[in-house]
Amino acid sequence: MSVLKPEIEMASRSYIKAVQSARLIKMVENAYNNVPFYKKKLDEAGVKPSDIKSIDDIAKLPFTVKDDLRDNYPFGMFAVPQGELVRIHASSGTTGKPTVVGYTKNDIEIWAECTARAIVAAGGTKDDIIHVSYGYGLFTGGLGLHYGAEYIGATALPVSSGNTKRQVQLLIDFGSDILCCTPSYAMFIGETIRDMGIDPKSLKVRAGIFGAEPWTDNMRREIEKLLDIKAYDIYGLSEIAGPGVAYDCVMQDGMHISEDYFYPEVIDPDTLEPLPEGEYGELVFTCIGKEALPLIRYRTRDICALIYEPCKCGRTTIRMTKPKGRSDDMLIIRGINVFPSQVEHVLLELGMNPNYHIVVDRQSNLDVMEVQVEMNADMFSDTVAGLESTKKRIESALQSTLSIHADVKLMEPGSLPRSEGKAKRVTDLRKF
Ligand code: DLL
Repeated sequence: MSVLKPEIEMASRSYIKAVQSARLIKMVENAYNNVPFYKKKLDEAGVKPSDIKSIDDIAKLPFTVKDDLRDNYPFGMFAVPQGELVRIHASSGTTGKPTVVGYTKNDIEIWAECTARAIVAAGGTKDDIIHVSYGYGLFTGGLGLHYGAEYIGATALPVSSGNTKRQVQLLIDFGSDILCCTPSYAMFIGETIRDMGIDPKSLKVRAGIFGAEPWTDNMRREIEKLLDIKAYDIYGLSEIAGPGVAYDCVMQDGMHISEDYFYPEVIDPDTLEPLPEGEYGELVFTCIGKEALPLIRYRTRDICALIYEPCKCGRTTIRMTKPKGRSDDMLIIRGINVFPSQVEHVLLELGMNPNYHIVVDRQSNLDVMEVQVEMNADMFSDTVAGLESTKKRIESALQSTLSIHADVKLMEPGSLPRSEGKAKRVTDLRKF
């Protein structure tokens, strides 16, 4: 088992704290002196950079939210002149303007190191071909993993997403060792391999690094079976850098946070108070290593918990649980909080196909929820009575997990749209 940077990834807590403290002090000075938004915000909060003497002072600092980036669109949050930037990315954003992020040469170096840590943690070496099927472009997935692969001297294959049969052909012809894409696209590639009549065991690929959207451990097992590989999770968000903020190791037991660059906290989203270890809440990051975009206590909206216990793999960095969803993509249906990942969990527990779509609507002032699920190929020939009983079984399992009724609609195999990037799992037709 190899570790890219043992002096950090396996460091003592006191060493990590010293690194974090020194970086936080420098970063707050940079933000205060070079970003008018932060000068104003800290002045309003009555905090001076000199009040920050160690990482323990972090709670004195105010939070930053996505709207702050939107309000300062496009370059208002940058702490360096444009001449110092070597790259700009942007996240798609569901509403309004995209969120723009910039990197200095050093920021790119740090980010590449983080995705390299993830590749090494998934068993990657310089001798591997890393097949990158995340989108290239303003999205951080493609170039993020690409630079990580090059960082360790591996061979990056910048396939980007789309043209799935060609992806499969390249996996076969080039003998790619590690596949990087969203978990939903990994499923689609796996299905395509099967539909093309190819035995996944005949492919050389042995591991996948999948992230950019929530997925469950059940889905992990499905992908591992379908592609005959080990599936590793990778987490990140554009605002903080991109992929590589946290990543799975071989234990697959929580993602290791690159906490020497991204300081994590979990807070109660209502009171904004930090929560103790193990409690679920909203994940907050402070970018203590970056020059161009020094975000202070950025609220990610992702709901997860932190694990401080050192991992069996030997790494000592804090781990985060798989995000359950986002506090802002959480659906509220008849007053009940519903995460799409809960629906996925139920379907996979029942041995159903993980291709699903949730439609929420309002009829006679009442919220209604429909879960469209693709039938497995063997069910397609079932009798009407057989299908009706499957539908009832899913509805009752959803009811007991979600505490709300959902109408289940069984769909023809292959009929739901496949995604080449992040899957769109929800259509909300309600007018608020
Ligand atoms: O999705 C960066 C990324 C690219 C991560 C490739 C991993 C792999 P954004 O487009 O800014 O950046 O979206 C960030 O996606 O706040 C989470 O809600 C979600 N997300 C990312 N990774 C995971 C994951 C990229 N492993 C938002 N599990 C984040 C669950 C994830 N959700």
